Amino acid sequence: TTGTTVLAFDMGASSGRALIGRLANDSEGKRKLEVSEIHRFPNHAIQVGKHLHWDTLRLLHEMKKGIRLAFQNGYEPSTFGVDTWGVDFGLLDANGELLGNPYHYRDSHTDGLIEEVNGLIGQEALFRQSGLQFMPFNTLYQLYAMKKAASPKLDVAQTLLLTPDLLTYLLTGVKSCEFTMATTTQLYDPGTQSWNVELMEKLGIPSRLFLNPVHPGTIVGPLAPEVMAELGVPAMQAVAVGTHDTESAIAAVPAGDEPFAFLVCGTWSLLGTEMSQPLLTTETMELEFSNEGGVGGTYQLLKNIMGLWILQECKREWDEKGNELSFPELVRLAEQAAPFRSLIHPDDPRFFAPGGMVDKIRSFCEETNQPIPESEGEIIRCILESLALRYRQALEQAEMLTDKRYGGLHMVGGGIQNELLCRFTANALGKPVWAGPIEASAIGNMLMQLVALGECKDLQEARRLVADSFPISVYEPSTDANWSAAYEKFVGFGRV
Ligand code: LFR
Repeated sequence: TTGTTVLAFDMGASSGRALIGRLANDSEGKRKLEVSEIHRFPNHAIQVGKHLHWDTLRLLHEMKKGIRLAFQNGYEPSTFGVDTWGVDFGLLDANGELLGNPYHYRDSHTDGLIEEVNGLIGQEALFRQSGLQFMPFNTLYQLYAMKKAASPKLDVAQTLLLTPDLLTYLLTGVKSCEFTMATTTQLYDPGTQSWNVELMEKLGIPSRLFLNPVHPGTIVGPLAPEVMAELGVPAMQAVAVGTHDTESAIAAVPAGDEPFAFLVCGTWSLLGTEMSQPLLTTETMELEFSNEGGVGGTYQLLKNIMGLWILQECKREWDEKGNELSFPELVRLAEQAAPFRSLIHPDDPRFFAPGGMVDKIRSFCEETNQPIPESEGEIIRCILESLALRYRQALEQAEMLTDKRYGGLHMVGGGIQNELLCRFTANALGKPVWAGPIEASAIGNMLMQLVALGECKDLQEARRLVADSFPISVYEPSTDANWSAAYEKFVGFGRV
């Protein structure tokens, strides 16, 4: 039905947004989804003593403001959904109260734990039971770090809620566990399609914490009466959407029925392809790809690439020094800088932790005997060219794993506002880039609400709605041979 209105909360590592989605007919009678942002707020990592945390209560406060604004602006959403970054969680005690401040996935308490856990479980065995790339921040290592620190929170905790489920719980009072987030923990076994209790027991992680996952499109429950009273708003149902932002974004890729490759471009870059089954092979493990649960029963074979985080951190450093340049200004400087002067490998582990990013880039270049980038323009150019080359490497690996060739790359997410990056990517790949939509996570979030409401039949129909509603920018590759030469040099850095 046209007029159906939904509310999406899309939480990123640096900002959160509340957006309204409305089904409407255009002048030709075609059904379209219209999206408008009603609230945007910053999200900060906060260092508290030795640890890096999220400010969960601030997020709750801003979400309440978003709900109030929705109704004040005359929208009457019947449902809402929450999507966030992966892996992080809060713990509840037996009274259902939040135990402390959730850790941020970039906290250093998981340093060195990949090796330690591989020693206990075996790398290959762990991969077969989880399907995930070995990333230091996976929920498994975070819980194991708490265990090693003899955290009393772990002893009294009754329930673990992943971030989107936690935020939904704080608004509804209903505890739930959504499938796509569950598959980012490394404690969920995609083969048996259940929590890996044996693995939890081996690592001393209490299995009582975990609820049975529900699939995207499931109704969780209504706003809690006290929240309705506080905000002065009517009842609204929470829907478990693809609560992992990456999965919501992939749901909003305007692809047809043919196999396709995607790049979700935000703080992280997630490059991969949609599958109907996880690919739990040794080759997948060695090429460092993940199998993440997606919406509509899919699995997404993808690689985590450090992404625009590196650029965001450089900008933060310059801002703090008082040299405030906007992203478009920085990109303009990069455009003017000399091409292919120096390259980094974005997934070198040194780039993961916050702070000192400019120096880290310079030291990488120095160690690899390249000219050291000095100016802002040189540094940004180095980052963007390196990301584009990394995308080519990851796309070739995805083609190897699936034994398919993709005719181009769908790019979605906020990062595609960086047109230079889209252009570089098309050039590096020698294939077209189809960029859009920008607000993919929020749109994917809305799509699963529309599925829950019976407005969309399935993922295919939802994707057609995206293709009908949002324009796409096409970037055709240039024939600049320098990209191939640069790729040879990039591959020489030796990381998969
Ligand atoms: C992207 C993302 C990635 C996940 C990373 C950390 O926003 O959700 O998929 O690996 O954040 O949670």
